[in-house]
Amino acid sequence: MHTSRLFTLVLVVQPSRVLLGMKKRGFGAGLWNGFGGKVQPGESIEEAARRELLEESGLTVDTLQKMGQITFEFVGNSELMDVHIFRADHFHGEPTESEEMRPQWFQLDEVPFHCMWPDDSYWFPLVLQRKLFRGYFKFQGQDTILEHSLKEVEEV
Ligand code: 8OG
Repeated sequence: MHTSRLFTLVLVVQPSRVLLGMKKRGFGAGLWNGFGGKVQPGESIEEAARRELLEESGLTVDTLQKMGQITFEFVGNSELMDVHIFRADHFHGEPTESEEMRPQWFQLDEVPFHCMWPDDSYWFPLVLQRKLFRGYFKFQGQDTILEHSLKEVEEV
């Protein structure tokens, strides 16, 4: 039996660049990623996305667009990760380093996929093209994708 746990991930995208953070500790440390984390009890998924974005990057946003949902399975772990991915095109504040993340802008043709989760190469381009998607990735450890599916959808 698989239970799943909710996570958020926010990509702040501007016409020529995207903001990523270097994860300094915990799960995915050493990789560039968007900003996000676990949804807490009593909080909606979107509330959690805004909270994590603020905590980790110092930014607030008016509008979060739902872009996709990915289920991650890790061999040997019975808890699936249900990650809800959002895009924001406008923000308030200055990107600020936190205990968890060091933010940096990347030109859209210089996204550092070699220092990101390996699944990101598949779906990140869809976020940049504003395509909605659903995906599933089965990992062995943090480097190897054993199986995956990814499809564009009308509604997330
Ligand atoms: O609370 P914590 O920082 O551990 O939450 C994990 C964050 O990492 C959360 O924002 C979801 C995100 N995340 C995964 N797996 C993957 C992945 O394969 N690619 C990307 N880009 N983010 C991921 O948990």
